[in-house]
Amino acid sequence: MIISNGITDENKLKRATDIIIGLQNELKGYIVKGHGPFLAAVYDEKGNLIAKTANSVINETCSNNHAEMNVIKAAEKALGTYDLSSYNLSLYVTSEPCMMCLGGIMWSGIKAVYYGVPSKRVEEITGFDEGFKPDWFNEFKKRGITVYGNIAQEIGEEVLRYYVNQGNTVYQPER
Ligand code: AZG
Ligand code: ZN
Repeated sequence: MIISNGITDENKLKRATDIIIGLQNELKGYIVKGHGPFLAAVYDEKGNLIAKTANSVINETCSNNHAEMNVIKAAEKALGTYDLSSYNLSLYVTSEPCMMCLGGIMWSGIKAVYYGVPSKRVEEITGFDEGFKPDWFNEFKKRGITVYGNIAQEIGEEVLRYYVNQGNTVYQPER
């Protein structure tokens, strides 16, 4: 079931569903090339793609290289700014942002977040650690950031199962 931190805008949800299904379909290609099973894109309000990046923790040996951190970096580079606030940009991602990426999104000035698979299911299916989450739907709302979740969730879960079944690495610090 779709969840949101505001009133549902059916047009935005329809556009997000198309984009996220597209990302899920593309994601297997990235996995085959050695990326982690997460893909993110940033679009402007007219529907122009600003940046798209996959998780590259393993293939670029950096624990911070989540899909969302990578796409924020790429969007800021493309637009030549460290503050995206005035661009009215939306971030689309195949799974719910983890604890680290929630912070990264907040500091970037992104105005809306649309995601596929919720963290609980990511953890259950893959074993990745998504961190401890505050009540981020409300915190984002207070900061004027719209959130929609669980978009095309089944398709996303299937891609995560594919990642695990192929015997790919699930990285995690010791704890
Ligand atoms: C992750 N969750 C998301 N959403 N994106 C990534 O890149 C991740 N890596 N580990 N968990
Ligand atoms: Zn993350």
